[in-house]
Amino acid sequence: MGKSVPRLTRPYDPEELDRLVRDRGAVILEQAYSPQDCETFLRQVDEFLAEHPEEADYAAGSVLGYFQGSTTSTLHSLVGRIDCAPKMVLQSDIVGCARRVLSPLSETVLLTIAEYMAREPGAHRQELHCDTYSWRHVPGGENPIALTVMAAMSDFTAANGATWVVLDSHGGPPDAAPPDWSEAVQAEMSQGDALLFRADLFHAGGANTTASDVRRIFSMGFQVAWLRQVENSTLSVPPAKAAELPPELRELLGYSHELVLGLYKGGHPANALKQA
Ligand SMILES: O=C(O)CCC(=O)C(=O)O
Repeated sequence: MGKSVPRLTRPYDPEELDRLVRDRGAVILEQAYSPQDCETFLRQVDEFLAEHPEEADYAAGSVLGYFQGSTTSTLHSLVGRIDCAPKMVLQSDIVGCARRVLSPLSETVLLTIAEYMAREPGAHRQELHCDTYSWRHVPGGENPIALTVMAAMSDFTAANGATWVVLDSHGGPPDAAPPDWSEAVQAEMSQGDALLFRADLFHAGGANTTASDVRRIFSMGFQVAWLRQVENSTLSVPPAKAAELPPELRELLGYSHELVLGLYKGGHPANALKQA
C-alpha cells in the first residue's frame, strides 16, 4: 500500500503547496471550492446539458469520449458556456501554484483543458497513466511542464472510484513503465476538495462499484505556454466571447504570447479582441 496523499487546509501555505506538488507530485487542497460553488457548478452543467442534449452525444462520440468509455459522461469547453466556469478556473490558490511551479520552464501559463466528468456506477478502473502522454516527445525532468486538477464536485470515495495516484512517480522518461498498483493510493475527498498533481505523475480514475453514486468531477489543467493545449481554446472561446472574460482568463485561454509564440499578425493576440 502506498503513502497517503498529503493534505493542506486553509489558509494554504504557498511554499508547502509548491513543495508538495513539485517534489511529491500531488497534494489535496481541502475545501478549495465551497459547497455552494460546487452546487452552482453542478446545477449549471445539468441545465446546460438538459438544454443541449446534442452535446452529450457529441461528447460520447469524441476522441476523449471514446477514451473515457460509456460509463463516463463529459462536457468540455466549459469556459464561455457555463457561467461559473471563470470563477472555477481562476481559483487563486491553484492558479498561483501553477504559475510558480511552471515558472522555471515558462513565463506564461495556459489552461490545458477545463472539463466536467461524471463517472457512473460500473465505471472501470483506468490504467495508471500520465497526462503528459500527448507531449511524450518532451523529456521528463525535475520541473513539471503541466499540472492537473481533479476537484470533487461530489464526494470522492473508495467505492465510487476516487482517483488513484502514485506519489513520487513523476519526472521519469515519458515512456516509463507504470509503477506497480501496490504503490497507488486513492485520493478520497469531500465535496469541494481539489487534488492537484503534476501531469507527469502516474494516476488513474478508480472503479465505481456503487449502485447509484455518480462521482462528479471538475477537472482542469495548466501548462507551459510553448506546448499545444488539449482544448483548442481560441476556437471554443472566439475573440468576441473572450472579450467579455476577465483578462487573466483570456491569458490562460491563449490570448497571450510566450516570446514569439501565439502572436496575432505579429503582435499581441489581445489585439484581436479589440477588433471583435
Ligand atoms: O477519474 C479520475 O479521477 C481521473 C481521470 C483521469 O485521470 C483521466 O480521465 O485521464
